[in-house]
Amino acid sequence: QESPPLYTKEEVYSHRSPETGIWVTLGSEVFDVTEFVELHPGGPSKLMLAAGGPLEPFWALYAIHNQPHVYELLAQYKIGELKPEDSAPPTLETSDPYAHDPMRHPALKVNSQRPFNAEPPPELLTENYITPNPIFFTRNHLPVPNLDPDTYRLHIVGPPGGQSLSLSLCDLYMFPKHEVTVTLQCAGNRRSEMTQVKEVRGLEWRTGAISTARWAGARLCDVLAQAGHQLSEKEAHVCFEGLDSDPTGTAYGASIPLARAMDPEAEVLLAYEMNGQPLPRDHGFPVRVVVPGVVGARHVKWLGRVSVEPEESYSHWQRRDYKGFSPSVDWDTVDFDSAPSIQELPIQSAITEPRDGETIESGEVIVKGYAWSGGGRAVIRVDVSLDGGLTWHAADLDAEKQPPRKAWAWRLWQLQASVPAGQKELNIVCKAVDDSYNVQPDTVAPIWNLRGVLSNAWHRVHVHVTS
Ligand code: HEM
Ligand code: MTE
Ligand code: MO
Repeated sequence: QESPPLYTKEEVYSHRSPETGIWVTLGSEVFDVTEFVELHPGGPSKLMLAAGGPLEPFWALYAIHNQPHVYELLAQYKIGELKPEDSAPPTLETSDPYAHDPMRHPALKVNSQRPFNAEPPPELLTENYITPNPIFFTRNHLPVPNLDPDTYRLHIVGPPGGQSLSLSLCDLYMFPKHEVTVTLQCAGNRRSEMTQVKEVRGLEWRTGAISTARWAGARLCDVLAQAGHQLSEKEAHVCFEGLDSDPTGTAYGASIPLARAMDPEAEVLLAYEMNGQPLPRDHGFPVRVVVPGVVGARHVKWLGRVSVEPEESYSHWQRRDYKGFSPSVDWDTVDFDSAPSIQELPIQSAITEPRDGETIESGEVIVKGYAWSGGGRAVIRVDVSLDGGLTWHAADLDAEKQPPRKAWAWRLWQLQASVPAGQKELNIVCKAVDDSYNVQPDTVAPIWNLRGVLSNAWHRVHVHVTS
């Protein structure tokens, strides 16, 4: 019997476009699926996410592939095997502070490798109401700390005359377990659209710096009460410190007003579970803060210390970042103390399918996306236009049931519309409305700001139509 041709991972990786052919691997086997891409029942764009690499991380998310008929179908496309040395797991350089960062899912679109910042591709983002943990967007400012759950302690500073707590994970499990579905969005989501107006400082997030999970943990109000904290008449803030730090020892930090922290209805959590699993390392293992309805930056990961202070956190990320300014303010004139820190976020929506620049066939188009508003405000409507905003259709909204004023999670939406033959292009636009009747601004320029935050203009996608 002849031995099959052997390929390196690099050779497989060089086959990820129609011109070169499209190869994938499963275990040590190599497949040329160029002919199959257009036939894929899940659509070509999803299959293409795995082009040039292993199928396992994708099939782990879509268990529908774990069936004999799928394996038989794939077997027809086998062209060889990986060289044995290429089946070994990759090794990392050890002098690098990021050497102990966790492995990441290959579907993530990486905006920066060190620190790791990445977003799920749009066609996966709205595939599930609850974002699977491996493709939840990741926003790290520093290396991921490697924390031992057995020796981990969370320090809660007590009030004068109260009691400071040093809580192990087991201590935290003793508080009533509270579960809530919360959408987390980075203030920089959709920054890339602001960059198109004028340069901004920050990572080039597209529409994916947003994800939804079911979080579980102790309520912050229960833990603060145990330490003897009470709601106070005076202005006060709950300051959080992460266990991730830079070479000078500066840790990530942020704060929220005490009133929100002490309000049981605000459901602020010290979360230890994400979608029924212990928190993944990238998302704050073993404990992070979850502040429903509030900007991602306050959801401090790898939580080490909680204290109640008369002023907001002195952290760079509370005072010198994550604030909004007028379009005319530049880096020479900006006065960070003049603007409040971002807490609740404004109404937001975006189109995830079809993609900008895509070519579709006339007949019918399905437009998909997400919509969400901060502060627990519910999305009540998403308007979609196919002609750049001249005429509008109301999209179908899908969501878990959420109590009034506690709509912490997004709504996914969809619109099915007919595209007449002869039509050459579509200018698809979406805009959402929340239950305070807040709406999104129609263009980016009037909300442009030097840091590129709060980018929530109507989302626009241009597609070509063939008949
Ligand atoms: C469905 C094959 C790659 C996402 C399917 C089905 C087959 C298939 C046969 C239909 C299963 C059934 O209904 O019984 C393959 C093959 C692949 C591949 C041979 C690689 C060569 C991928 C990748 C993704 C993906 C990389 C995601 C990133 C999906 C989804 C469906 C699906 C979401 C369900 C579509 C629906 O809702 O009906 N695939 N697949 N597939 N596939 Fe794949
Ligand atoms: N917490 C720590 N300790 N360090 C960080 O870098 N990033 C913040 C927040 N919490 C950060 C952090 C920012 S800006 C965002 S948007 C969210 O975490 C992202 O959470 P995720 O990575 O789980 O999506
Ligand atoms: Mo963020």
